[in-house]
Amino acid sequence: MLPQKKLSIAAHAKLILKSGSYHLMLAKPEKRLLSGHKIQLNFTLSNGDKTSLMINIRKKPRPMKCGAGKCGSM
Ligand SMILES: [Cu+2]
Repeated sequence: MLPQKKLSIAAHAKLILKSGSYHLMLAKPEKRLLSGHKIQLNFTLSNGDKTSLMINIRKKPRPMKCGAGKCGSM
């Protein structure tokens, strides 16, 4: 797993975040993440636009399949 400072997505293209590929990891969340709660993730695009995404917190994380199999789970 290699942390990325930014992700480039061509115009009209898609980048699917998923286990074993590019994905988001919340290493040090400000609040405890509890099952059933929703959190908002905020993104800033290279043109300065901002967008957000609501995420449902699930009870049990799925195992991660990152790199050489040494990706931690949340
Ligand atoms: Cu990861």
